[in-house]
Amino acid sequence: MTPTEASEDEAGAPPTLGVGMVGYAFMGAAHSQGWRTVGHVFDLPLRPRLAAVCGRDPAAVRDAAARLGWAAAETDWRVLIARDDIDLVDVCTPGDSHAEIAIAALEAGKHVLCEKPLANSVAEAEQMVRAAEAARARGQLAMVGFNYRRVPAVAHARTLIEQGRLGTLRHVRVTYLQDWLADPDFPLTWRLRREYAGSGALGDLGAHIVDLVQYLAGEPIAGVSALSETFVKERPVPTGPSQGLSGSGGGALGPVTVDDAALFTGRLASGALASFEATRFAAGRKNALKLELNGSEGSLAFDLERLNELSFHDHTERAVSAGFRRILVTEPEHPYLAAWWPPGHALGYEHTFVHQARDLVEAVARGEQPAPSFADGLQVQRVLAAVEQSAADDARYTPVPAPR
Ligand code: SOE
Repeated sequence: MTPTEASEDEAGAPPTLGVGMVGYAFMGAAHSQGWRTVGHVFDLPLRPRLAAVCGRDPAAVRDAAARLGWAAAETDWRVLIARDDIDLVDVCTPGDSHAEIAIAALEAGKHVLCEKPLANSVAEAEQMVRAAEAARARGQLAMVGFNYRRVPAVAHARTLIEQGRLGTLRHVRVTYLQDWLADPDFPLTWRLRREYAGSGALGDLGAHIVDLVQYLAGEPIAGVSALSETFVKERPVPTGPSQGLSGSGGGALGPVTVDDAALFTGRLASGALASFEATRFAAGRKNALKLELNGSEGSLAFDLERLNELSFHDHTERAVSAGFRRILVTEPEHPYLAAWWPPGHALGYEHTFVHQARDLVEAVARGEQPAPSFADGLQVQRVLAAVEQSAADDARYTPVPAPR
């Protein structure tokens, strides 16, 4: 696929990459921020143009287009993906429509960025991988939006691991804790309904930490053993407009059909042991993604609530002075940082979407497969499915006799 030609009045500027986005709620706004900003910060071989955004409600999508910086608004995603001025389709809808939109966009000759988790089931994810492979043969690219890979400290952790600074990996422990469901009156939004979201904390938060572990360790999770729970089984149905993370409930109660929390252990292909926790009920924890990796030669720790920092312990140093030290990942030598502010100036959550756009635009310009690919997204989906299967399997849960 050739990116749309640069317009006459901008002779000398790099060619345009027309972007179309489906969905404009929280993730749509975050991706828009990435597309709007990326060309102003990074020196890119292609210039993203925010050609059109799509949503079903005509007034709301027109408003979103104006607010988020899109040149046009569409109400039918099939019309959006057919537009000649769109080279890349960014799918920011709930999971139940990822497969249909992404596959149709690939078949229409577009590159695709799809929000995480890739799909609501392994079967859908497999279809998406097949479509991406067929499109790849035609020169199109597909990527899944696991944005936390693009936190500079996380990318730097990956570099240190690739350089062998941890030696043989022994342990991974990772938690992703939020608390927005702790209130039992929080309404039954789409994120609490299996038919839209696929799963609950598992697919929403667990998908991120599964991806991060496989990315950082550079190897797949080979098996899992899990528990999950839905603490609040019914919630008020939203009466007015609602989004996944907001809305107000009415009188009637409806069933919550996803997990509220999932807890699992796993073994990586190399034999390292891993533990995972994903919940939306950890009162006081807002967006607390913490991970630690321990290897024979050293350890790394990261906390999303302090995302400019990485803790590193070099176990080859003399014990008398060894210990965890805090690396402030704000220097031009660190991933993505040279394009931003002078040394020592911090970044935040929104920058991960700018970096995501940067990496995808570079990959499109080079014609190289970006990471994480749809195949990586499928691998995450397989782990999530194994967790659900294990959690549902009572035979593997060993009850402890009650005290007399
Ligand atoms: C809600 O739990 C949520 O917005 C997730 O859907 C995102 O993927 C995560 O980055 C922040 O929390």
